[in-house]
Amino acid sequence: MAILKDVEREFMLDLVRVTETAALRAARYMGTGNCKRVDGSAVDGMRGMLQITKINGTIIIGEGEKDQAPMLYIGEQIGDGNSGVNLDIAVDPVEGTRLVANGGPNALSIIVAGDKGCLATIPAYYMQKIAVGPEARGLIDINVSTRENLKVVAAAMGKSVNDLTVCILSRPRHEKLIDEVRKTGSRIKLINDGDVAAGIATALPDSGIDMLIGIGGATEGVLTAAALKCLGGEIQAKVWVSEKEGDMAKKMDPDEVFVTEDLCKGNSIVFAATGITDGDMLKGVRYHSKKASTESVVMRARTKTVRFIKAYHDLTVKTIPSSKKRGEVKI
Ligand code: VTB
Repeated sequence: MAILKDVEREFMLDLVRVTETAALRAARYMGTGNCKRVDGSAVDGMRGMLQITKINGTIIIGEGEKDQAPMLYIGEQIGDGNSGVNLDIAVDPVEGTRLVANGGPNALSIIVAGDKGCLATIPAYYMQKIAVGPEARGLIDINVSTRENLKVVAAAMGKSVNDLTVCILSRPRHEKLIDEVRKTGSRIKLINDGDVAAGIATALPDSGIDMLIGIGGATEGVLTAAALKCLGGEIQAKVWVSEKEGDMAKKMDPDEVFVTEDLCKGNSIVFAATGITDGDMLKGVRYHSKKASTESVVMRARTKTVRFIKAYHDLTVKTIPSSKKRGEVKI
């Protein structure tokens, strides 16, 4: 049985086609205010494309457990089953559904593939996170104060604390954190959703974001870890138990620290994302005369190559798969 290493170079374009399809399907509903349609359409497209992709994949991070989500549920087998490569797959067909529904920035369609067992499954909804780019890798510590971390990151980046820009999700639970950061003099970028894009931005030169801090989705933490592995950044996280959690999450040790390697093990990782709405890293789907364009990124942890792929999709001839209709649909 082959492993990802044997095929990952060729396989990368297949992954991009999966996120392109989900992005093209979701983008049609930008600004509709209809989160269900945005997500449902992307999931249908992503699953349709995965069904014809040459992998034997198991969804380990998906839309939910079976019966709660009809498609791309955790445990679902995907791929055409013909490749002989067994993989674990994490998907977020729309990271930032509300962003798309409202026409907000930085919504991405994401897929991560890795050898069996390399992606952590965290049985909680939320994690407290701190993420940085390559310059500050190895220097942050989620157990020390925010002020302390900001000082260390600023020094590593050769700037002063008040030159730093810290990205934080705009949530009532972050009131105290925002206050702490303000007192240090660092600049803050509050975002409505999309902390994966913000985590990635910490590792991109000139993105304008130096750090991501705060509580966001746990699965988003694993996806961020996969991206930062490829980009040379770092994430640390701890489970944050909210009121809506089930018993499994409540049994987790809230003091356990997950570093990048715990969330995403080894180097057999490929990460692909396509912009749905305009963002810091990728432009969103654009419609031109008879064409749509997409921008995607695909990265490998093994070699840390980061490729950007701009695609023009001819709407007069191109169709994309649908899993519900068991065939192809117009974009
Ligand atoms: C964040 C945000 C994501 O989930 O991770 C958030 O970055 C966490 O959940 O885009 P709450 O909205 O409950 O705070 C997302 O919004 C994805 O759903």
